Amino acid sequence: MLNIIIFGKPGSGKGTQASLIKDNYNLVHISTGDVFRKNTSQGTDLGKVAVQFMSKGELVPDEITISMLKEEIKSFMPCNGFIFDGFPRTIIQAESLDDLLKSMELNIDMVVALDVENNKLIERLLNRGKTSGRSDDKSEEKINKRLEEYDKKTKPLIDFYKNQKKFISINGVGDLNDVTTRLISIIDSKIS
Ligand code: B4P
Repeated sequence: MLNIIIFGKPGSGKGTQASLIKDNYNLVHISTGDVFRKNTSQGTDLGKVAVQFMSKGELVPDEITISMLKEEIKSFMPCNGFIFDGFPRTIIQAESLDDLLKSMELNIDMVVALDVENNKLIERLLNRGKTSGRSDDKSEEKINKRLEEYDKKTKPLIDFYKNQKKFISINGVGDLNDVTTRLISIIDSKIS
């Protein structure tokens, strides 16, 4: 099995790139953001809670996110592996993921971060906000709140995965296909 985390700030292209590369490795793509948005549009209890945080640019509480993620993983087993996009976003989430995978005798193989500077991220997200209908992309204030959440809660994961010798960073700026080529080449170099 191959388990990859695509890491990065909001708007760095995690979802975009995970969708583009999943078939190369026959992996199941789990996007916690997509699962929350699907639940919100279906009006489920999970969706009703998640939207209260997402619409303010805040992270959904760990307890809710972790139990949702565990159900997702179990529902796809057995499979060739996972590409996690948008999860983990806190140390507690990362520890829970490690524990869950360990209980199935699995582990994370690598964490690949897409490096993009903040002004480009703000531009991308405001641009998407014009058509996506996503309330968290609508104003610079909400995007800044998401970037603050990243700095406070998600950035510590860089050291967490560096300590496990699993963290790799690539340039996330440029043509979509160029970023995909960089990503595939780094993944291939690690699994060959
Ligand atoms: P997510 O859905 O994970 O989304 P994201 O961080 O906004 O974006 P991503 O990095 O995937 O960027 P994308 O490819 O879409 O999170 C949304 C919210 O869900 C969070 O704020 C939080 O509230 C909640 N949530 C999710 N997971 C959670 C968790 N684990 N714990 C707690 N809460 C959680 O790309 C963005 C835009 O850039 C797109 O328009 C794309 O077309 C464009 N783009 C991508 N690559 C480009 C490139 N190379 N050049 C130009 N544009 C590019």
